[in-house]
Amino acid sequence: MSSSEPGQATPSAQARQSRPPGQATPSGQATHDGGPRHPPRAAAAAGVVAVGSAAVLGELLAGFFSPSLSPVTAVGGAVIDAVPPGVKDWAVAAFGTADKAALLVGMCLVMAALAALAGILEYRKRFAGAALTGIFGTVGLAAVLTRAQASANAAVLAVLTAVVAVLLLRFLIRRLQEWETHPLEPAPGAPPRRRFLQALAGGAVFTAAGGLLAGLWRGAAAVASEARSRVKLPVPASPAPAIPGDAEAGVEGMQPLVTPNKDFYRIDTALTVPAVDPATWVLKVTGLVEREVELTFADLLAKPLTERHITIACVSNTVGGDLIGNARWLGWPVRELLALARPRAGADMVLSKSADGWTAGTPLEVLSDGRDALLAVAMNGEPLPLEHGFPVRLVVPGLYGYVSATKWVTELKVTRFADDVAYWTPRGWSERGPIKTSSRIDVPRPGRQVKAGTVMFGGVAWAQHTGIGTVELRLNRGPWRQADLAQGISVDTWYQWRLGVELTEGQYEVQVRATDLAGRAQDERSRPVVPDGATGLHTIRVDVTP
Ligand SMILES: Nc1nc2c(c(=O)[nH]1)N[C@H]1C(S)=C(S)[C@@H](COP(=O)(O)O)O[C@H]1N2
Ligand SMILES: [Mo]
Repeated sequence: MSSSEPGQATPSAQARQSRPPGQATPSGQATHDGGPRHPPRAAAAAGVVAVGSAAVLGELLAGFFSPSLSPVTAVGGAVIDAVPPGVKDWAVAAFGTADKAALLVGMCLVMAALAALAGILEYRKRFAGAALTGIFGTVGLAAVLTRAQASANAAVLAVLTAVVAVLLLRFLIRRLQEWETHPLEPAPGAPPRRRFLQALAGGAVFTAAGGLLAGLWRGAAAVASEARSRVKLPVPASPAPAIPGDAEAGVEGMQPLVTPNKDFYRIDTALTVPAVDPATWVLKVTGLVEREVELTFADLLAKPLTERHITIACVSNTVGGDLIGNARWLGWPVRELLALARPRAGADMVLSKSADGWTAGTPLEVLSDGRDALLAVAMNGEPLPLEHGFPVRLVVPGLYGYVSATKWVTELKVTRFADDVAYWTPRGWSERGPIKTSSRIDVPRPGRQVKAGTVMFGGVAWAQHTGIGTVELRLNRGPWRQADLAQGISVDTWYQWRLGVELTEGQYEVQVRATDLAGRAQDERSRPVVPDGATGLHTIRVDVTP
């Protein structure tokens, strides 16, 4: 063994007895060789590394899933809200535009000091430091819960971060105490000293490297979020038609007719949410065009914009699934941009590319046929959330997202299906992806108790760009009964339906079927989502109790 590992020397009984296990010398200096030289310092370091690793893990997970989940952002936001205006003014005066960075650095220093204290407490008395960490975890959770974007996932992440911090703290302090108690013991495997130092160094490296990554990512996301909060949405030249008064079926427990942004399903291949700065964003129209066009975000906002409710769906939505949502989108019709570029004869596809390299192939025909295919900048009255494609995405009525709904879009290449392939095509999915007419039963919810009497069924049906004509329900494969169909917002959105049925005690199999306004019934054959969308009847089981 190298000389840097004195713990490998012959065990000395005297050395082991010179100090009771787990107790630091008053000066913090070990008086014998083998044991830690500076137990409180080592314990403080263990505390910092434990809390640091957990916090970095929380930030990285937030980076992967959604910036709105970041526990550090939540705590920082709560601090900003809590400090008196005078202090805020002082901070802005002292740090200028770096006030947020200063706050983060300050928070990190306070956290590091508390973490060091937790390490020392835990070392002195088992669970004392863990308790302190737990208390600060609870304060953090409270901060998360008071935020406007508070969500169950954000709370879960905050709790997870705190639990990981406590576990790591216990783990590192135990390692430290093993070294302390049995400094010279030739343990099976690595000596205790090395085990402690390895764990400490591993955690420190993770904290530093992960912290750097999270910091870089955060910086980019902060620029994008900041820019997003400053976007002034123009008044639409063509506003969304008012939602008809009777568009809602009014059945308790149904999904809202317009899906709130925070509940909107999210699907993409992006490992971290792309942070695109609208100040540098440009959209290029390239390929088989008479004239290449470039558009800045300011150019786009200056166009006469159209606002429409449009339901979008994922090809991976299973029958009865929830990968579908309806929002009010504001954007510039893609056909107008294409008209500026003038596609050449022979072109039949637009390959849209995103800032992260993802691509979708949309039939040129669909983008030019007059439907409200939009270069969208807003969703339900807000600039696009980062997760949903800020600053600009495509929304195309009637097509599954994988062939049309490019988020963080940066280029439209006019081309031919024969010459270009989009991201999902070589991965087993169909080149074309019109949304299949389908319907869903939302109420009664699965597992809900249903009492005999009039049972109210409710749900949605969609046939984008054609519209729903009828929705029918059948029980135990009996005759189809027509449901009450609410007025649709437009043919490009889902429709709600309801039907009250008199039911006695027993078990029922309930199925729903939709027919579009052209008289085409939905495909009843059960087929998987691959290669171009699932078909089949949504079927639920209902137990009616007396
Ligand atoms: N850049 C990019 N855009 C994308 C995707 C993607 O992976 N990357 N996925 C598409 C798919 S498969 C769907 S269903 C929709 C989902 O949009 P949403 O996350 O806003 O609901 O985005 C589309 N746009
Ligand atoms: Mo999708």
